[in-house]
Amino acid sequence: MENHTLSALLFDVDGTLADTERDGHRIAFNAAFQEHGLDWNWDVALYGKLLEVTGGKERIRHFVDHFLPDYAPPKDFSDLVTLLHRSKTRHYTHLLEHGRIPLRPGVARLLDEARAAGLRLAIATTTTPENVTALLRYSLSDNAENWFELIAAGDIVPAKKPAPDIYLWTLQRMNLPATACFAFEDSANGLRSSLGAGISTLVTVNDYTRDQDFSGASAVVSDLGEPGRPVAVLDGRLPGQEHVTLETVRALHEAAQRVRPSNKT
Ligand code: XBP
Ligand code: MG
Repeated sequence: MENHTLSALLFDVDGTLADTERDGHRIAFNAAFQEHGLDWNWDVALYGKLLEVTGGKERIRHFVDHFLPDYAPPKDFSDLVTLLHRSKTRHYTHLLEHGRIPLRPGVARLLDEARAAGLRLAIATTTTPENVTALLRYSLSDNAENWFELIAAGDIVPAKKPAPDIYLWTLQRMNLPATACFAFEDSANGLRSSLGAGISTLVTVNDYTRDQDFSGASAVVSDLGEPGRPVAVLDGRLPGQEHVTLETVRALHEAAQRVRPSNKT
C-alpha cells in the first residue's frame, strides 16, 4: 500500500540551506580562474545567467561555449575543466571553513524540529559532496553530516537538475515512495527536479531565483522564517504559522496528497 505519511525531508543545498552562490561559489570560480592565469571574471549579473546550468564543470563549459566566442579551447580542455573545478572546490570549502556563509533563516530550527520528531533527513543536490559536508560542518554543527542518512550529491547521477534523477536516486536508496517525502528547493531547476520525481516541494526564493517560474510548488516563500520574523508568502498559502514549522510542512504535505490525481509515487 502507498505510504502517504510524511517520513522524510529532502533538502537542496545551494540557495536553500544557505545563500552560497553569489558570495561563495562565484567567488571560488573567479579565484580558480585567476590561479590558472585566466582573465575570466564572473560578475554578479553574469553569474545569474550562468546559474541556468547546474553543476560547476557544466557551468564552465557553458560559459566557454556561449560567452567566449574568441576563445579557442586547448586540446586537453576536459583536463583544464577538471583542474579548474578542483581548484574552485578548494577555494569554496576554504571560504566555508572561515565562516563566510551563514545558513538561511529557519534552516537550523526546522532541522532540529524534524530530528526531534524522528523524521528521516537527506540531501539532494548537484553540488560536489565535499562542499556539502563543509557547509554542514562549518555552518551548522561539527557532526551535522550524521544528521542526514543520505547525502546525494554531484556526479552520482549523470543528469543533474532539472532532471529528476538525483531525487529518484535518493528515493530508491531510502526505499521510500515520493508521497512519503517533502522537498525544499530555491530554484526553478531544483523544483523541476523534485516535482519530476513526484515529490511535493516548498520553494524558498533568493535574489537570483525570485522571478523564476515555480508552478507546481506547494508554496513559494521568502525563507523559512523564525518566530517573530515572519516570512513573505509569494505564492500559495502557509497553513497556520507566520514562519515555516514542522507543523506547516506536515500540513503542506497533507494538502499536496489530497490534490494528487492518482496514488502514483
Ligand atoms: C547548485 C549548483 C552547483 C553549484 C556549484 O544547484 O548548480 O553547481 O552552483 O557546485 P542546486 P559545483 O542548488 O540546484 O543543486 O561546482 O560543486 O558543481
Ligand atoms: Mg539550489
